[in-house]
Amino acid sequence: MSTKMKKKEKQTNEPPKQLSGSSMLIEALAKEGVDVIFGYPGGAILPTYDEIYKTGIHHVLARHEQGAIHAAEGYARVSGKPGVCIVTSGPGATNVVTGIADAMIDSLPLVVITGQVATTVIGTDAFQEADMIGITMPITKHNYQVRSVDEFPRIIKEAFHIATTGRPGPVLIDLPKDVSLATGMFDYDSEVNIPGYQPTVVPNRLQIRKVVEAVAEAKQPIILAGAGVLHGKASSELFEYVEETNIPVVNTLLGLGSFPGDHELFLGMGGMHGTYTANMAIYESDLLISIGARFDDRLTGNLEHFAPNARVVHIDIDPAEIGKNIETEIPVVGDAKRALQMLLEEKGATGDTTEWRAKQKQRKEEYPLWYKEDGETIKPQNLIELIHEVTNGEAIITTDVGQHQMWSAQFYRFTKPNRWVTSGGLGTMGFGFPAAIGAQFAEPKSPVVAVIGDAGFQMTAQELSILQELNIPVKIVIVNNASLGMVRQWQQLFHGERYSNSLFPIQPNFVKLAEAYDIKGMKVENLSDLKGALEEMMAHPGPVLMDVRVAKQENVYPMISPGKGQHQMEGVKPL
Ligand SMILES: Cc1ncc(C[n+]2csc(CCOP(=O)(O)OP(=O)(O)O)c2C)c(N)n1
Ligand SMILES: [Mg+2]
Repeated sequence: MSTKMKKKEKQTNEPPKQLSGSSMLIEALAKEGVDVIFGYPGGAILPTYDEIYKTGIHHVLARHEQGAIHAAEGYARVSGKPGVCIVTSGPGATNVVTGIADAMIDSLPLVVITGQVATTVIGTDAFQEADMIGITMPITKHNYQVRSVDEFPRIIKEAFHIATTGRPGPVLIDLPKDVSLATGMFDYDSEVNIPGYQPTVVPNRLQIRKVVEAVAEAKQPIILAGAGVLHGKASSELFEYVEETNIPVVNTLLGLGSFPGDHELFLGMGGMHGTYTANMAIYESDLLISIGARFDDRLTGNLEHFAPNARVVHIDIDPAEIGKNIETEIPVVGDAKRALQMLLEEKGATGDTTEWRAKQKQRKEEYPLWYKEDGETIKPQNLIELIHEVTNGEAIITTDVGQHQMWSAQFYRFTKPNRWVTSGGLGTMGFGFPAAIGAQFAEPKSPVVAVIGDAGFQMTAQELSILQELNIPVKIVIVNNASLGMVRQWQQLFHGERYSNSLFPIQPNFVKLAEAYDIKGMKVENLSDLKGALEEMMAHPGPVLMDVRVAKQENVYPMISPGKGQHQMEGVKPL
């Protein structure tokens, strides 16, 4: 990517001044409107931490760099603003690699600053040196190593620009220690000008008209709405478009909340653990309009059987996504909000979909998501339903990865955008709890519930320190099935019930763990206590860690097994 900066003609801002690299960074963060940074100090980044100390900029100290970066992701997902993470070189930097990869695949805007050894020793295997440019090349939207303090302001400005425009993503700035100590002119008033990076925001009108024509001809259309609708802040336009055209909507896992889950035209989530109605609608559709979704394999199942009779419209801001997995008849490159606005402007006719909609309505009634209650054990699905009930469906829900994640996606019906924070693409265990901390910083007044597996929680449990130190009122619900539930399910179904390394006969005492951090700990074993306990948890003003013992053998259904098509779901509610 070639980079250059143009000077604005008339600048009313302050004149350029001499600053150290580390002061430049803090000044730039303030100018970018950054209100919180998540990080962890160390040798190479010490000059920057000195500035953090002097300026009092809001910094949240994680207890592991992975916690810091997932918190930055949760903050970005809920606020729509870039999450900022600062760590030191070497092990500090490599500890954020998973989070960077996670943000890349889920399109989250992050600016990650890693300390680096001095420019004079780069490449000598210096103490705590790791080649972060090489390591993060394939998992960042862009990365920079700052070689001279004079280019630092331009780099910071470009980093924020690249992270937040087009398809959002993580940008890494590798900051050598000597550069952070050197002084240079700080001019932050120039405009960003990157000739090699000009995302197409406004779609081509002719392509939009082709979509309108296809909609007019379709008898069995559906919209597949993904995270791009959320990133593009296009939920109200989507709602308006659906009200106008009466086209049923399916969400991807990451797109949940982009369309009201209680709307009569909402068919549920598609994919491996989606609803029967949603998957059959994709399978039978004659027109599939994908908006900000990327047709990943967990959504499509076997590509051979994916929407075999559909004309495909793919609206995406990233042209690289179009045609990547699914043959597309009408590509539309652009921002979801602009595309939907233009579709609305065209005021096209719609085909007769009366029969199609009636079919969807009937399927929704006949084949809802389901589970068997036994009146004794706590069914995890019921737990999610009760969390929905006691939070009036209005909490921000974060999850980790596994069965509890799928049950949350299925049973917490999201009606508003940006209340759902989950690691979709990378499937990162350890994500959900720190992401909840970041989400709470983005929305301090909202209830935030982290629904976490008993295993995933143990991957980043050290961040209980943040809750203790800052009294962050995040509520953690451990869906405790004493196992790597999703792994156990696959071993049961596909590996002859050989439960290799997936069961936990011995577990930590989670209540005592909470108490070690001076946090309210609760344990629920009886179904009859559950609702009251959840109400008590939500009423508690501070953080709570609740260990809920759920049925251990429960599986996530319905399911499209690997290699199967969308019409071959198993575990659908029998008629
Ligand atoms: C970092 C990481 N390691 C391994 C996996 C593979 N994996 C996917 S789900 C899962 C089990 C998670 O167990 P738990 O957190 O208890 O959630 P549950 O499925 O029981 O709800 C594992 C090991 C992963 N997704 N991420
Ligand atoms: Mg588990």
